[in-house]
Amino acid sequence: MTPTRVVPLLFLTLALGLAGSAAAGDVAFKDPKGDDFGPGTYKYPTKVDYKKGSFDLTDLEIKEKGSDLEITIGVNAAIEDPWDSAKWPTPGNGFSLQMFQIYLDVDGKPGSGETSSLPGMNATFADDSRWEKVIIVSPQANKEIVSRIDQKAKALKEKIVLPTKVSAKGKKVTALVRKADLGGADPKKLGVQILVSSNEGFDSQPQNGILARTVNEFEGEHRFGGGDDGDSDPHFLDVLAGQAKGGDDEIAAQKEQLKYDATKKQRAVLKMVHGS
Ligand SMILES: [Ca+2]
Ligand SMILES: [Ca+2]
Ligand SMILES: [Ca+2]
Repeated sequence: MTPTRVVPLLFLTLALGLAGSAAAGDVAFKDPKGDDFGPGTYKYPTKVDYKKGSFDLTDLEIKEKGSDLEITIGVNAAIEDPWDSAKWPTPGNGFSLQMFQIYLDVDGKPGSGETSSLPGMNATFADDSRWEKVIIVSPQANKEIVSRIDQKAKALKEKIVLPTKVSAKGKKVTALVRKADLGGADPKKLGVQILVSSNEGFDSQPQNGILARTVNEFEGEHRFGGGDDGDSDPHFLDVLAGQAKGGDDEIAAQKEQLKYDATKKQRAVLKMVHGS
């Protein structure tokens, strides 16, 4: 064999080896950059901690790891811990700003499942996108999250899944979730949607969600602006839209998806996306 033939064969072997390392059920979604503005109007809080891109979803991966699913969420800024989560009354997970809710349509049956998002998020799910499970990925310890679930969403407790581990590195937050907690569903068969929101440590306002920040009409030091002071505007900055492949057309699709009408009290209607 001549050296010129050895090189392509070596590359082929490596390529096949890499392709073979992905488990059958793994799924990945992409989201365009620059759409961390909810329905198109939202502005970050004014405090410097809320760095540009921190709430701009770029990708979501769900991988099978034995009896767990490893969920990796990417944003368009380094994940930081300006509020020192190690010193919180119940120590947190090494980051401060972001919090995520991942809604799953497990049964794929139109008309089956929950239509409303968790309290404080202000969104409705379309009839063909109703959810059976939601995973909360937060910098807060599970103990703190559970206490808010008991106050604000007790009837949904069985449907809320908390990771066994959450960590942050670079621009990614990673969460481990037990497959059994999701009914052992194959990730490829799930309808998926992710809401990118902001961790609210103090939870002082009654309209707040489960340790999630609201969006107001005007931005403030710790308040997102560009929404409405009522309970119709989505309280999250970014979602998956369209084909969830990261194309620029998905920016327009997100604006359309997150349309709301405060005067008619009509919330945004969310659609699930599916992996391939
Ligand atoms: Ca984005
Ligand atoms: Ca469903
Ligand atoms: Ca988006």
